[in-house]
Amino acid sequence: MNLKNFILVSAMGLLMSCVNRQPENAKNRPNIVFIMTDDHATQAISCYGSDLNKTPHIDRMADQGMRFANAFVTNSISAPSRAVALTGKYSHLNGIKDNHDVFDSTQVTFPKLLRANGYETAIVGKWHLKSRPSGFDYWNVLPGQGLYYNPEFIKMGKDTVYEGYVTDITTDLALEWLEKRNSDKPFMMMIHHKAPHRNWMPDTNYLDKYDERQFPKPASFYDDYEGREHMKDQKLTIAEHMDIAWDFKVPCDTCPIKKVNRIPRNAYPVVLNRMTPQQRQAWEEGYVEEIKKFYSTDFTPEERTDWNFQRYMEDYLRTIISVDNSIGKINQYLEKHGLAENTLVIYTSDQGFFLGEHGIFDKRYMYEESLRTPLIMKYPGKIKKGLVNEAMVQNIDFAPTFLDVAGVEIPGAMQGRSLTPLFRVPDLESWRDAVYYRFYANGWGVPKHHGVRTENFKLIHFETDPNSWELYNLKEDPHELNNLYGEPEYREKIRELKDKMEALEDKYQIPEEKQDNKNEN
Ligand code: SGN
Ligand code: CA
Repeated sequence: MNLKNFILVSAMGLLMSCVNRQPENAKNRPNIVFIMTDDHATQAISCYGSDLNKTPHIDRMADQGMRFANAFVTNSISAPSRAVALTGKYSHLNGIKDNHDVFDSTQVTFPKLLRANGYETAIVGKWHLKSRPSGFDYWNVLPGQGLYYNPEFIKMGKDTVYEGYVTDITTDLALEWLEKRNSDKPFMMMIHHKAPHRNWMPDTNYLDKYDERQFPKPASFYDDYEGREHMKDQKLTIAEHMDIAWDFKVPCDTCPIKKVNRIPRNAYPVVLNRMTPQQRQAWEEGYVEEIKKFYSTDFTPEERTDWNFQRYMEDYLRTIISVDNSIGKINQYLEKHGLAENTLVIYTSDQGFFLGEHGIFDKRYMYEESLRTPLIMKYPGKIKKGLVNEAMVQNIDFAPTFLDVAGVEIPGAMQGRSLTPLFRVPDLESWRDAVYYRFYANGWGVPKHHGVRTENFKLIHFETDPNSWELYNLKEDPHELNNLYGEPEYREKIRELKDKMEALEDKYQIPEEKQDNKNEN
């Protein structure tokens, strides 16, 4: 190529990159920051309408980006959700059906593809997939569920203990890596917090937060489970199944142990004993009033349930203050270093959580509070600012979205869809009209189940003995208290939803033997 042509080609290249805003060189390719928490319910995020708390930094992200009002998971439990996010595939294909499964790290994941295409990749915080992280230039993860105070991390294979509070440590590790990364490359960083996972141990700075609050109970708190017999067997109630020491931080040697929760008597002392003397002192001072109240009150059963609920909310929401601060710090770093414009930041959780709806805590069920997960995406100039997106999106969509944003081909085997067509003015007509859910884990009295959710209806098939079905009209009954399955006027609707479910099972290659009892009505 002679000099004249070279100048012409270079100038055109420059022009094209300006016009298309499609960066040609690695340096200009967008960065991706994928922030995920553990068990953060949309009911505890102010931009989702929380009447419990304020999350100013998450709200700010929603103002600057897009909030998805209908983001759902495919299998509402930790390790399965993480495997879905990495692979873009349902649990039966990525091999992680429940928390006991070991992730086959030879699988194709979005971090591996990004890395192979010039990205520098990192993960800090919760991993929970048992095998070692692969596809990352840097990884520093919590073993298993991780600990709140002075946690162990596995730093590139090496056991390391950090002094401090887990949410702050995870944030600092992320910021440190951002500072040290190879700035000639675009980056993808996963910041996956442990909080606000059970047993909800807050930073000692926030132990007096919400002391004066009486949290309102959700509308379905006193659900009597009529028409949903299996709900009477679950072991997740706030009234009966939480532990005085582990959950409520009140030491009590004579209180009965909640065996069903598999929480040993020494679980709480073990985490307390990890604390430094200063942490321990601040912790004990922080709970003096709660402990006093417990021992000085002769609770009626109703009062005790209310006390349990208030204690649960206080600590759960306190851990979220640190999460929200972390999001503020990460975004502030990006802004300060001129990275905010060219970085897609996503905030989500591994699933939703029950904050007293149906009288329970935890997740697992296909009911709204657990099926739904928060999802906020910010990418200035590319994602429309301040918009609330109503499209039904899923965690199988994350991997394809990240690849698409990075300009990397999406493997045909990934089952989700890139969300980029929804980034401007969403055309809901050409988007999916139903989501498929399948839960496999054993325990806590929650049966295996699967189902389909459309904009207005939800059909669930529980693998109880005998099998049972539930149908909810979500517009008329948003709290899912009235099971309409079997009502003659819904026969047509049920048929339609069963057909939809079958079509989705074919589409997602759900093994045939699992498609039992589909036709009984
Ligand atoms: C632990 C928790 C449970 C929780 C599971 C799964 N108990 O066993 O409440 O359902 O993890 O959570 S704990 O008191 O020991 O924390 S998940 O987020 O990992 O799926
Ligand atoms: Ca979780």
